Amino acid sequence: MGLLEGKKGVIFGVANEKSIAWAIARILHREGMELAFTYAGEVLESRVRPLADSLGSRIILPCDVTDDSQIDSVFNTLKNEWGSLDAMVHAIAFAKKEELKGEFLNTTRDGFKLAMDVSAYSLVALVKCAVPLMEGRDGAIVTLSYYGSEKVITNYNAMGVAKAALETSVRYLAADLGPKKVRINTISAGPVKTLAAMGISGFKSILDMVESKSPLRRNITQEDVAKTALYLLSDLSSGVTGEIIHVDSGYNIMGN
Ligand code: NAD
Ligand code: IMJ
Repeated sequence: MGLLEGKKGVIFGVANEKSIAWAIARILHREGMELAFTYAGEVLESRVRPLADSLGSRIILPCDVTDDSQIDSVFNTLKNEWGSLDAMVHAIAFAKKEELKGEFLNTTRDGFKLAMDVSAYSLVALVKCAVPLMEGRDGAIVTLSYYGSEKVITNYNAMGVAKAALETSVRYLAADLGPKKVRINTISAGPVKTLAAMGISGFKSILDMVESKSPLRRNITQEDVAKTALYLLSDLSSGVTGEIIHVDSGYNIMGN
């Protein structure tokens, strides 16, 4: 019997078969969870629908997280179809391409706002709607962050600030959700080649650095992240909330 038999979860952030969210979805499905998926825009619908179908998911909904009405509509559907919810995965980040190069000093007001809205506030907005469906049933939530929240990483810029806000939001949310028996944690993943890493200048040298300097001397995979997500979304982590788990081959512990 799987670890998540009879449980229901919603996944935000699948773009294609390389997405971290997709690796998480597969492992949750393997352990028996019934899944709903959302996609951001029509282009991605054509990618996400066949993937969701392949896991037998019936609920596949549009959700641009900058639009409150789309968020409301997702959770209204989940309430009508399922009545309750056990798990949520937030694997969403966006900043304008121009903000992800050059000096952080050149960050624009609009660029900063957009990165914060999509990559940090969206978690709060989604959690607000999810909690009424999760309350009292040992629900669990996971979001994805990156080391650029802790240290300066070339070109990460406004995204680094947004990830710092995301990680702090997880701690404040954990304090609010704990009494409702809902847990929330962050996975800080090492660099991995997904759509969100495409066209990022210097990405290869970041991968090379992890391979040569990290304790495990290798880069991480989407499956490494997914296995930690399974732990955080199952009863195996029943006493853990507000935490940040690094899935980065240990890179973050090194001082040189
Ligand atoms: P990905 O491109 O597959 O996923 C990013 C997702 O964000 C996409 O599905 C995209 O549709 C979604 N998104 C962007 N704007 C949105 C909006 N307005 N509304 C709804 N969804 C929106 O890439 P990924 O690497 O799987 O990224 C998933 C998460 O993992 C992100 O939070 C990212 O910051 C984080 N992360 C990635 C890496 C890496 O190196 N790839 C490392 C650490 C953390
Ligand atoms: C992203 C930018 C700069 C450096 C980066 C990254 N490094 C890593 C990433 C070193 C690992 C990937 N990452 C952790 C992200 O969170 C990516 C977020 C992202 C990526 C894009 C690319 C396309 C675009 N906007 C984006 N917004 C956010 O137009």
